[in-house]
Amino acid sequence: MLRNQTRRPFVVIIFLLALFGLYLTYILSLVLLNCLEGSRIEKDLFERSREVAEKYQSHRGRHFKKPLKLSSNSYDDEMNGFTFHKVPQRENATLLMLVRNWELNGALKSMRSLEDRFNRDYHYDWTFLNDEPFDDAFIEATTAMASGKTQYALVPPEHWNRPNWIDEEEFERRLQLMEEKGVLYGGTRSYRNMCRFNSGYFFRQKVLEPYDYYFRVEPDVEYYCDFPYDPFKVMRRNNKKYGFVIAIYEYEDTIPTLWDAVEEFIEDNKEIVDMENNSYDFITDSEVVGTFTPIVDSNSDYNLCHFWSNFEIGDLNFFRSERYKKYFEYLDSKGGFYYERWGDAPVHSIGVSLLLNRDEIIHFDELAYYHNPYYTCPASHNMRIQQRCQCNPHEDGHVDIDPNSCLMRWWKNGAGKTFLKDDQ
Ligand SMILES: Nc1nc2c(ncn2[C@@H]2O[C@H](COP(=O)(O)OP(=O)(O)OP(=O)(O)O)[C@@H](O)[C@H]2O)c(=O)[nH]1
Ligand SMILES: *[C@@H]1O[C@H](CO)[C@@H](O)[C@H](O)[C@H]1NC(C)=O
Ligand SMILES: *[C@@H]1O[C@H](CO)[C@@H](O)[C@H](O)[C@H]1NC(C)=O
Ligand SMILES: [Mg+2]
Repeated sequence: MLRNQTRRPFVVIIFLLALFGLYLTYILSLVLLNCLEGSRIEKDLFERSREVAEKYQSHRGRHFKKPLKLSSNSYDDEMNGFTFHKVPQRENATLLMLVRNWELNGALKSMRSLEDRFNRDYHYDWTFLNDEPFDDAFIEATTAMASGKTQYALVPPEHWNRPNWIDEEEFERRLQLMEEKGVLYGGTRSYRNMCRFNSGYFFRQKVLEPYDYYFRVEPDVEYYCDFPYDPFKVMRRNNKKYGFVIAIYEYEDTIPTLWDAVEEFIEDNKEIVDMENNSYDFITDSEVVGTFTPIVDSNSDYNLCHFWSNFEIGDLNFFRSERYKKYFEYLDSKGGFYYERWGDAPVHSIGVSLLLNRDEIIHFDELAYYHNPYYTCPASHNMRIQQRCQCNPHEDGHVDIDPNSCLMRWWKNGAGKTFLKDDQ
């Protein structure tokens, strides 16, 4: 009896020590496994990037004080190393889709993709615009798909319909001519309303008043990689006003007299067009670039290059500014949105190229995007692995370095392109 009682505390201490030992082993093994996993990722996933860096360094007989950094393609200085720091703090921004009720499936597909690749970490609001009221099925399904709040707005008819100063007979005559000529969407009335709305009215919608930035989304597009950052934040921090991913050539048949109108506008508005610091050269350069000559001959000084506006991230305050509105009003007065078929892509592109400083336009090199028939995908293997991309820049339809692309002209004449960051 007595012996048992003196032993009891001893047993308890042994038991506690054993428990503590087990716990320590558990923690140590977790740390060890983590390290092993880290080096496995480094070894397996970034091996190719490392090989390329080493080959480059030795073959060129160059000697760098520090080893080359693996390519990241990134414009974001904070995006270093293997982890992306996602800060849930949001910008004053909304995702924006102009869409028709019958495009619901395509809208959901685009939403699913953008939510998965970006918005599920941020929950930005979705704003839907339509020239007709959205039906209940559309509202229900898109609200369910969104991780943020949703809002639905009807475009006022005076922002959408053909203005009454457009000559009806002339309009019908031109419409038929373009249709016969086989111009893409040449014979479509609503497409013209859409292009004019996107050129001059989307930013005047009341629902967009509470926001600084918008991210345009269209039905049936896809985002092939995780977003490595919040593009809105990149825009605000770096004072960017317009962001794009793809730049291509426009069909000249849709804009025969657009450039004449632009030249007149420049002539009449010298005080708001800063020729020294804008991107005029990007839209007029027609030299050989890289190995490519322009694939389409232009009959004017405009080289037909435009940012593909079905993807765009923009500063609403720029579009709401007097100078942009003046530019739009000037073009609109020519009637070309109806007598021809001016697209919002060349209108936005020429607008931002003339009115913004070239450093205020950003090419989002890290964002992968598809809209029929083209896509863009990060060139860096390392990046594609880190961002879990589902695309291959070496397959058909990849447009960045292709005769159909104007991106090289942006690298040459715009804000430039940085391949390696110089740390020294
Ligand atoms: N509410 C509404 N939205 C429209 C109308 N026409 C086009 N849109 C939207 O405007 C955007 C551009 O139209 P699209 O038909 O995609 O034109 P596109 O991108 O030039 O051509 P494809 O996508 O190749 O057909 C999309 O978001 C459409 O949903 C319209 O009459 N009403
Ligand atoms: C967001 O942007 C709008 C439009 O520029 C502005 O009126 C509003 O004050 C901004 N809100 C915040 C919280 O900054
Ligand atoms: C162009 O930018 C430079 C450098 O920021 C500035 O000094 C110059 O005044 C700008 N040119 C015009 C016409 O504003
Ligand atoms: Mg489209």
